[in-house]
Amino acid sequence: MQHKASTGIDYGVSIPNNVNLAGDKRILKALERWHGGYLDWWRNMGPEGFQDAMVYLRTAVGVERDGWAKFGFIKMPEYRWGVLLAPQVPDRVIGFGDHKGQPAWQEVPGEYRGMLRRLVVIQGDTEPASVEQQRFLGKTAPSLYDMRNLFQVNVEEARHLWAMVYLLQKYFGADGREESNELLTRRSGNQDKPRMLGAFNEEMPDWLSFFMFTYFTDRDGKMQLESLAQSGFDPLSRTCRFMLTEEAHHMFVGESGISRIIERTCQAMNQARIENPYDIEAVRALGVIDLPTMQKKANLHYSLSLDLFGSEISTNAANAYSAGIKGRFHEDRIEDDHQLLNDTYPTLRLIGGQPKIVDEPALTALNMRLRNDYVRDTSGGIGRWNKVVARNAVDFEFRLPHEAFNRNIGEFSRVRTNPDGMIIGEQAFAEQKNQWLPSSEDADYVTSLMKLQTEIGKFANWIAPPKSGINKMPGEFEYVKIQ
Ligand code: BYC
Repeated sequence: MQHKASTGIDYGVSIPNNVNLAGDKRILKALERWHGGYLDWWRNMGPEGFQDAMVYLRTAVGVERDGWAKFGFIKMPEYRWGVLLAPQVPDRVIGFGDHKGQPAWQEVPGEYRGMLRRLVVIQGDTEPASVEQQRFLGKTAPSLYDMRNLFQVNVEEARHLWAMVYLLQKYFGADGREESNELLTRRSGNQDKPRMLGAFNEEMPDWLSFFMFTYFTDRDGKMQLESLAQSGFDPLSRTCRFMLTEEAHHMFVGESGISRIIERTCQAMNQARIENPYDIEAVRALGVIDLPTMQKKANLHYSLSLDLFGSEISTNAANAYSAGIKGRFHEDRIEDDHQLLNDTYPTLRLIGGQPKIVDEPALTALNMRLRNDYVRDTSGGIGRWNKVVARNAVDFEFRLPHEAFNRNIGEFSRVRTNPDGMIIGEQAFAEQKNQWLPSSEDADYVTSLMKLQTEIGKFANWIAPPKSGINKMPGEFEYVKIQ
């Protein structure tokens, strides 16, 4: 018997969905087959050691902007991963590029098949990669509250993999099936079969990295999904629009996690009457994370995330835009001709060995533009972290390093700079690197603090409790029942 919730999601078939899988037996069968391999992947590469724990998770029961979440205890392998698309906008038209004004595509246009598949595969690849990167963190969670948030992020990133796999299976035939399987075989950090983008092959050894990653790298996810949500390929647009509603919580986890660490460090410094935030030995003796080490971690995760925007000048980006496949951030709110054939955009380039802003054709500078939107979005949280520092009367200020700092992709991958963007030699960089990026001693210290705290309502010494619980639950709530 089928059960369709009043909100339009069908929970009666093995895969919850609002795309009528019950009436699409071929795709339902293909996804059911893929589900087996997916569960093997989840058991082997998902959160290690907590597969039998009962976790207080939210599951989507609707796709409307508000009120789609239902909270309850569930074992993670039994999570209802589903295929959920935002509602179809009637008579939607393509908003930009060569096909501007034409009806949005409900099927893949043959001429753009390869380009679309590549973007869907890259997006899909990042989702399981992040779960793999985070798989050991449950074992050192600073509280049950944080552990639950980690697992929430993990199951939702895994659902985002489902979202992309549905598109591949439904719209890309045999190639799509093959790509879906490949998504389960690449591994974060693996020498032979790594994940596709740089930041997703980095290790995530501790919770400070996790919070930085969810702040900086999930925000790249937000910007990329916003651009793909503008796509003329309507199923991709609808998929990304729903994914974005889940993404907001991930960035909240990052921003609030870092705020709580800053809060705790400042409190401890004030109690011990330590005024100099750079007296690292004294601060560390209190068992909290010194602010300069946090700045170094921010430098690292910010620069890795900037790489995810690709090169400043990119014909790939221009082609995807002209094709109507990938738009700009909030394309539908921008007032211009949405074709950009005669426009220019101020672009940060390496000119005569120095970073300089020069006008470039707007079409090829689209990665630069999206990265600028990202930098603006990112700055907001830095300001809020600085307010926590200021409220505690500590003399320290977090700031974003220059965009040329520590880059591996694009114009600035060929040079070394200090965090102010001044070009320096390889040797000068090597000599000062440990002041700007986490050193092995910093890593060892942070790792030494990572101890599992499972007492209900208790938090590790290095992080302050959150202001409120999840879903208005009280502080003393058992968010994860470890079996
Ligand atoms: N690492 O013209 P270029 C998320 C490659 S995160 C390795 O400069 P393009 C999430 C590029 O593939 C969002 N390779 O750049 C967050 C190309 O290779 P091919 C993920 C890189 O193509 C947290 C060559 O360099 N979604 O959702 O304009 C947790 C030249 O490329 C990198 C997307 O990224 C790199 N960093 O832009 C969980 C959206 N950068 O094809 C999830 C889909 C570039 O010549 N992807 N390359 O062999 C895209 O829109 C674009 O592919 C990119 C690159 C923005 C990534």
